[in-house]
Amino acid sequence: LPWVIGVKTPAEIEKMRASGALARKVLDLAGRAVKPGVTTNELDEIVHQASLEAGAYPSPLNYHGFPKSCCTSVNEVICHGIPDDRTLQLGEIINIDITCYLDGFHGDCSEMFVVGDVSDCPPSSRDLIQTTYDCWLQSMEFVAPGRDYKDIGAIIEDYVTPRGFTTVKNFCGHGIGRVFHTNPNIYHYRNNEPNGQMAPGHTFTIEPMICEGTNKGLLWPDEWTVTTQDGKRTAQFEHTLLVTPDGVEALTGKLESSPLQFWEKESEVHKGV
Ligand code: EYF
Ligand code: CO
Ligand code: CO
Repeated sequence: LPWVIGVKTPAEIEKMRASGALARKVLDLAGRAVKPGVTTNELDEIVHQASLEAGAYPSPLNYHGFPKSCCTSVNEVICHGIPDDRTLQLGEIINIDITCYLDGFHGDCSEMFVVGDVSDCPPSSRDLIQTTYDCWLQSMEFVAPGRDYKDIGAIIEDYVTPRGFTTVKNFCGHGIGRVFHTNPNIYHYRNNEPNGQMAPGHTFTIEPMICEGTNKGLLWPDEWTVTTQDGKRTAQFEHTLLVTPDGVEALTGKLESSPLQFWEKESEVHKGV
């Protein structure tokens, strides 16, 4: 039943905090390594080793047969980019998506990184990343007990459409916990799906994929990589979230040690926060 959503116990929530914090640490580590000339395979190796050293398993590895320990989605790649031997180029943008399975629970997060300096990145890509970040923050601010999961999508669509961007419909956020993907499905576009209401102890992701041009995807012959059909760029952010009695906690939230990115400083939604 899609509207029956598991409630985590306090002990399970502690474990979700630990897997979420580890996923964040691994994501920060991989992000620090993003530089011109680095290959996405090198990023994957960092993710793989750091996960194992922390006593965790990188959830994507072998998940439905996925061949690597994380997803690295560059420029026009919407999601599920496979790390390989191609080097990153100055001015490119990359999403790194990390999931760690620690002590029986998954923590899933992703973030954008610019290869080189902000000034090396085309202004249109800066706008794309800023808009993706801000729509995602706005959707997370909506999370509280009693709210409908289906209403997340309209917040995202209504934020990005007037700014000239589109939101991907073929991939969604998801419930998460002892399994990587469970109900509810979180759609990032206006919808009327009966996906239930938020309650304390629910854990799920919001992970909008926002595009400069078409939101239609093209599945590559490798059967994993999905790019935009028009080759224009796309961006994504993701947190694993916990519904609390009075709102939301980002279980994969940034740490004191996490680097601050330009879109966090310039956010319209969270000015300077
Ligand atoms: C066409 C997979 C890929 N699925 C989801 C398997 O939730 C995720 N990211 O936030 C997520 C990550 C991965 C993933 C990594 C591998 N897969 C299944 C089905 C289709 C597909 O791509
Ligand atoms: Co993810
Ligand atoms: Co996810």
